[in-house]
Amino acid sequence: MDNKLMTRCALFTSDESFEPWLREFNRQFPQLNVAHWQHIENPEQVKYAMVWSPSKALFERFPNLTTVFNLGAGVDAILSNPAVPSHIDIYRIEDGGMSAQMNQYFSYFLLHFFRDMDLYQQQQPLKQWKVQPFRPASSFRVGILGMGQLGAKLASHLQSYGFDVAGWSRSKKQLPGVTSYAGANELEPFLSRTDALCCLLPLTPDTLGILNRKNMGQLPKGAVVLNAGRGEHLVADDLLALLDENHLRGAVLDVFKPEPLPADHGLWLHPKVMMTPHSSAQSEHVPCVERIGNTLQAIENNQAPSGLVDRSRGY
Ligand code: NDP
Ligand code: OXD
Repeated sequence: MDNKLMTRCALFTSDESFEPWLREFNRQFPQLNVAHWQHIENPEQVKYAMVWSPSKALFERFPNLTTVFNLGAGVDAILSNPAVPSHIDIYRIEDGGMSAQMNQYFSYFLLHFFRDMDLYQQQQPLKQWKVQPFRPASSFRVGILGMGQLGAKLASHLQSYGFDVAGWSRSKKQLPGVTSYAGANELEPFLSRTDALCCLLPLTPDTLGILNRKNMGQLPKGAVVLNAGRGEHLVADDLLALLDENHLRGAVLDVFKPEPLPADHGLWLHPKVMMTPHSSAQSEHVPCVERIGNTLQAIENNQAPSGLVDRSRGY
């Protein structure tokens, strides 16, 4: 990178994740002078901030910020923060090592249900020796909500198992072997053909609460729901009711409202719910920092790099 680029950049993360991010920025881009947001002596010189869930104080401290680089894929925590000035550009991580992790995560749980592991887990304590009927992989209809960086790669990956894969997005997609549904009008036909619903949507006003009774009720009886988007996509009481009514066979949840989920919440101990602590995919430092550094350089060179968030769409 150009040595003339001596910009100071503010880094805002949780205390636990700060050091690894700082180390990687300094290793790959020492000339960027990335520093802890509270340890910068001339905050008016700072144009760039690398952030995860930034507080109001960050924007108060740096009056001349032009650009914020989100250290993850979802920008809901930035866009919902009223302190973020409207003129600031927001860039997000595109993939950043997360698509491979999401593929592993969803494969694991989809195979769990497809191969009836939930039923065998119920049989074992009863010492029941019973082989569940064979079904071809092509009969297992997976539906992915959100066909962006993560959803589209998951759709391609899942075809290696032979599943019947479809995706739902705002705009139509052309992905070999994947049936594309788009827009509100095609949500119902998408849901009614889906045995395993995987949510990888961004959280926006349009997608808030999309996993509700009406929509999950359109899934065929015995379907499963997997959510790695955001906790606010799911109406938890609706899910619990549909599980208890045996309309749904099971659920896998990685994201919650709030996080961590309170200890007395009904999801924790529900026998048909499997939970992980927002760990389905984590931003990998090396590719994320490489991407952010290159994006910053492109901005400095008056180019238009990808990853710019469209605030009017909310993602
Ligand atoms: P992208 O922005 O690349 O993709 C978003 C997809 O959602 C696009 O296909 C978009 O459609 C679709 N979409 C958005 N709004 C609507 C709508 N109203 N109706 C239909 N489709 C819609 O995001 P990523 O794939 O990078 O990430 C998706 C989300 O995954 C993140 O926002 C985050 O919430 C979550 N995530 C969770 C992680 C975890 O650890 N649990 C880790 C990483 C991400 P179109 O293509 O037409 O624009
Ligand atoms: C993300 C996340 O959005 O980790 O990147 O949730």
